[in-house]
Amino acid sequence: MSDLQHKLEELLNEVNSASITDSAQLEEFRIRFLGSKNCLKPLFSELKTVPNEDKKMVGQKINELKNTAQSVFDQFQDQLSNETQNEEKIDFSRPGEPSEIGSRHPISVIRKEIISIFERIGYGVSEGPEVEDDWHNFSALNFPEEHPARDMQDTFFVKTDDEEMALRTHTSSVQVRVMENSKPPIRTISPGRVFRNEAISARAHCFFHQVEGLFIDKDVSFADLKQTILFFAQEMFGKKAKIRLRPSYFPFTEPSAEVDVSCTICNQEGCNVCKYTGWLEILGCGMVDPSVLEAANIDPKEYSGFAFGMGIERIAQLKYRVNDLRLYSENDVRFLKQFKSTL
Ligand code: 2NL
Repeated sequence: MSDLQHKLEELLNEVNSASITDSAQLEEFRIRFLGSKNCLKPLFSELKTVPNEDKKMVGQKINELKNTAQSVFDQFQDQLSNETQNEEKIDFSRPGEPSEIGSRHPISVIRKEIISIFERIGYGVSEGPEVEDDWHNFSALNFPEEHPARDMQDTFFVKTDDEEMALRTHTSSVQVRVMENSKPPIRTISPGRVFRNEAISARAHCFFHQVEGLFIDKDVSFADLKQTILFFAQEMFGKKAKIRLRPSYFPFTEPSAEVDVSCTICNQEGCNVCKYTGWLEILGCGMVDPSVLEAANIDPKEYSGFAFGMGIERIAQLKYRVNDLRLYSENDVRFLKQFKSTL
């Protein structure tokens, strides 16, 4: 066998045993066997040295090799393009990835619940600024000049160009604006965030959420206050809930009371949530002090009223038995996702 025929055998072997797995290898193969400087070209020149009687046969073999190389190339090209297409193919029959639905913050759930209870008995909702002047947060509410609540220790103060302002310590400041800007009868509740200068712990925080209520009309009595609070307690904690009032003191109400609800956890049998008293404190209230009405230009001889205030965190603690206040503002998803609400 001639040298040329040997080379032909070897190249045919190489073409037939080619294994191509990526486009770089395919390109290498194309340049070697099919490119403008392919390795078959020199073989055609060598054909001159082949004896005449063999020329036709050897020439055919070189052509066959060329054709084989072309078909091997085509085959691998097809295979590679199929593979990349498969990678990009989307399977529309796959089930969808479930996406998690968010939940309401427990403070929002309880706030909406409180608002909805009072809306059903004719109360409207009023809101106001978180940064307040001294008049609306303190003076109009009968806080004496030297009252300890006005102290730096209890209140955050903010200095502006012309006035020292306070971060409101209660939403009563909103209700002062309502009294100033409207005439009785007044029925309003004021939900909102309030601030106290306190070290953060499980039981105290520098901000929390409040709902305050105010009712002013002719001949409003303490009995009206008591019945309103009882209605609220039974809507919130169940029809079997009882309330009791203990005398207390607030600068803006006289007389004042603190309200306990019967422990819904142990049915007053005694448990560690109610500290074996059978009662849980839920809010503070009282008859609006005549000097507070006067400060807002409402004649206390013509009108009287009651007011109350509750911490939303406190109500949420009782409903959800969460005993660390910090959880409400840390936004830990593991905590938040436990609260689902339809409100
Ligand atoms: C509590 C107690 C209270 C009020 C808030 C009020 C508002 C006006 C006039 C009179 Cl405009 N009173 N609000 C009255 C009694 C108690 O809150 O423990 N809050 C968390």
